[in-house]
Amino acid sequence: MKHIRLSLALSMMLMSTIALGSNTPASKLILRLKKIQKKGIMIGHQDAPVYGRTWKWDAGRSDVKEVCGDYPAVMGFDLGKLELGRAENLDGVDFNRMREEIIAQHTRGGIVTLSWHPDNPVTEKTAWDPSGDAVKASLPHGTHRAKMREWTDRVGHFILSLKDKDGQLIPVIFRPFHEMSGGWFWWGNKSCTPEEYQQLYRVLYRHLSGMGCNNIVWAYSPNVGYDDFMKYYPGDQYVDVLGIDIYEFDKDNAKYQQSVKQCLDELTALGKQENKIIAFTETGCQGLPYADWFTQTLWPAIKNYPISYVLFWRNAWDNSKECYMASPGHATEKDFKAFYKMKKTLFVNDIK
Ligand code: BMA
Repeated sequence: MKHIRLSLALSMMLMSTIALGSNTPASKLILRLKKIQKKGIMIGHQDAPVYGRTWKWDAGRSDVKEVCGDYPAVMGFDLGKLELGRAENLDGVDFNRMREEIIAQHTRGGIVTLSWHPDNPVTEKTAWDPSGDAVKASLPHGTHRAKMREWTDRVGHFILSLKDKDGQLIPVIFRPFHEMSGGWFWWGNKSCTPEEYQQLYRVLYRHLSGMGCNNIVWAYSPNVGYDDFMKYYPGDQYVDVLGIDIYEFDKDNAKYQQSVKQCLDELTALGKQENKIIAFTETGCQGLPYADWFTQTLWPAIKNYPISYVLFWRNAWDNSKECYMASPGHATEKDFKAFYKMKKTLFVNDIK
């Protein structure tokens, strides 16, 4: 029995590598993530090198680095507004700067993940407008298909522009149409059926793959609080990373820990079953009101799970409430230094 399971797992592994092409930037990153996962959990931060709690747009900075001396192992960036051909994303990050920072993170041995908050293609309002049946309209034969095609082209061109000094494509973990299990985005549960969602994701996958984006590691990440994790799952061949987004918005540490544990239990089982990497794709305690949150609340909740990384959300320069990461002079500074020193928390220098 054990034998059969083992060989089944092995052949599944082989299948996905063959499907991807065994030597693409994406498949190499997948292997690297699996290797690193054995050492510990990578620490990530959204928009790490472009702004922090008390600064913005300076070069060579990061709140994480200024607290503990090393860059986060994973850096997250968002492509929202790239679809419109804008120079800056929805949070004011210049796309040329973003590209430079992605290249710099890759060059120093770090990993990059991209999210995308595209505007609503029908109403032309933000991603947070669930009206207008925008998923259906974006699908083949939909009224806004041409627009979505153009938007996807722009995303593809950006991803194909991520190259190292030898001209090789830089691999990225791309997490499009995230938190679909909630109802706040135009691709969310209020705005489409699971089948329509799956089609939207697959059409994007095929379009970008067709453009030659073999540097994308694909992530599927619903939000906490909805029973069926796989309800919107686009299918085995479209997903490399299974993730979950969970925040602590209400200062209730115990409740947060409980939902993290519950979700990571499920994710761990699914990861084994589907032979996928698992990750904590977005988290944070809003405003960080607890000085010891990183070592006493977050870490005990995640330390025993085989997650590849945990990505803390942004220290928003434009909204002081959105503070999710320690920074110099903040009450969590001392605790984050202790968090950094733990053997299993991995920063860039630990994964080179
Ligand atoms: C959300 C918030 C917004 C931001 C968006 C994209 O979770 O942080 O303020 O615009 O992510 O980064």
